[in-house]
Amino acid sequence: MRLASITLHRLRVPLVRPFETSFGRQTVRLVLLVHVRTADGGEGWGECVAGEGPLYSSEYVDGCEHVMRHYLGPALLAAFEVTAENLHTLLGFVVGHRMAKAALEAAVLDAQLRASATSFVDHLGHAMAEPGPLAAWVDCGVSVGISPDLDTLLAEVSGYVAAGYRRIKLKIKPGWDLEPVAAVRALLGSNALLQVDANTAYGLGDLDRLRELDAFDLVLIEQPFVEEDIAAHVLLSRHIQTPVCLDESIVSAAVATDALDRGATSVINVKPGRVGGYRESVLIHDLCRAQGVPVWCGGMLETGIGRAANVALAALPGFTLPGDTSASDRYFAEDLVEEPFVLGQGEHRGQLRVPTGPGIGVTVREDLVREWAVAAPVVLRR
Ligand code: SMG
Ligand code: MG
Repeated sequence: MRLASITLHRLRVPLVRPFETSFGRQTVRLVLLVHVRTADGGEGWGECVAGEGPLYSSEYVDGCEHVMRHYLGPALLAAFEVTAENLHTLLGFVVGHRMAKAALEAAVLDAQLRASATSFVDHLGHAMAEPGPLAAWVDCGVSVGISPDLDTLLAEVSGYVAAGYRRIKLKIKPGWDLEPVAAVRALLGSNALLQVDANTAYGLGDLDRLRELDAFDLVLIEQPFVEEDIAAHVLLSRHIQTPVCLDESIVSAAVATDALDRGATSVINVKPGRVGGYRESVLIHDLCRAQGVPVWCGGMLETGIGRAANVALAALPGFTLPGDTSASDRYFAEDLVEEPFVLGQGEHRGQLRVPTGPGIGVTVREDLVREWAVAAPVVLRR
């Protein structure tokens, strides 16, 4: 394909309730969308997962917009042929900026797949190293933020259990860990899937405290230490029974291989934005699947645009644990797509249906893209 334009839309989408992690509290999602138009009249959408500030990772919305405007966008617009396959070669001259590259990859891939009437899930299935079954429905978990108090936490968790979620993830930090985990384990009973995510809030002085979490039979503990410190995660993995799962640290298939080889992690959270896109996500899936390492799909409070692509990724056979791919109403009263994600009922209780239409398989509500805009769209042309 030849690209005719890349348009960047910046929107503010209110959350249904505040979301607090060890690094901050948000009440609104600032969303950066990429809309590509091709020279032959096609189009595609991608969602950038960077936050408003550089708190989860070094990337943030202003930085992503800047690098797309001045480096990545012009490189794609100057190329005679752009595909999701050659995009990473075209953009390889820019170091890092994986979330920005992933959003461009998603938009190009959406356009490419719409043009060939292929769904995201079928495309990702073909991209796998070894063939395997693709799920029509995926198991959903929900990520529960840090609460002002235990009663509020238990009320929120009870609501998600009633909605059907198949796994609960609690955000933890020093001072909000053993007590809330004990209370939620007591509420859920011993069979329910429960895990925790520290978003790098701990240090090596906390090894013994973290070992106390072993009492609660958790599925995993996610990213207790800073992203660069693979060695600290090796020490923790040897110190506790609970499986350690890296999120922030895993920025590529190469890092995933290294972290697994060193015994730093025994489960991997795959977020396409963090690793630079869906192509890299499939590579991580494949290497984990080959080694029998479970993977699951993380979330970054995506609107229906990013969520649709993530749900397709979670349909690959190596995704054996429920993801953070919750329903649209977990975060948003109204979603940006005409087909919001709703949890299934009956045998599909706690699952989301994998979109099967062309591309991401959902229709973007351009009325809301305009209504929720907080800046004029930035249009880059050839
Ligand atoms: O999309 O439900 C979601 C968010 C899940 O907890 C979630 N994501 O570290 O895994 C993570 C966090 C990062 C959120 S950035 C504000
Ligand atoms: Mg995480």
